[in-house]
Amino acid sequence: MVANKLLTLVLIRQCNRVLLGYKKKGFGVGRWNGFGGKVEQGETIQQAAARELHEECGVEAHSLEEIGLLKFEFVGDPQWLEVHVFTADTFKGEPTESEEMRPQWYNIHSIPFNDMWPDDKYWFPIFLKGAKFSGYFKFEGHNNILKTELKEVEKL
Ligand code: 6OG
Repeated sequence: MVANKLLTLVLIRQCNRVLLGYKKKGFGVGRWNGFGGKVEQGETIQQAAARELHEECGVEAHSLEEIGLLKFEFVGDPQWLEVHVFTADTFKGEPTESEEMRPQWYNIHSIPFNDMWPDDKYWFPIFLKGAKFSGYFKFEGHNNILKTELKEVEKL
């Protein structure tokens, strides 16, 4: 058995807008996404989320709330991704471009789903209405979803 790879994803949400970043390199390059990355040894998942947010767009969230757990299987890869999704509505600092991400605010009614990971169109509506979710997506390559399981949950 191969352990899941632990990752974080942070979405800053303020009323009608969400802060997304354009991924300039690495996994998911060319797509808009929240901010996040790998959990390093010795840090909690929440610490990793805060660190990646700061590294990738220069802001510090005042408090991160975990709102989603997403598991991704890629056909042919025994290692699943386990992405812990967090949100925050207040932060310190000004969103700033980094080597990895170019931040931009999007109105919640014009989220660029066509230029995002294809799973996002399924779970974003749950996030945007303020609920929590748990899901599993089986991918073939990076564009094709073969299987989807998604539910709204009270608690993660
Ligand atoms: P680095 O490898 O750059 O972290 N991530 C995904 N996000 C969405 N919305 N959908 C997916 O579907 C994703 N797979 C990974 C987790 C990768 C970043 O990309 C997120 C991390 O924030 C497959 O360190």
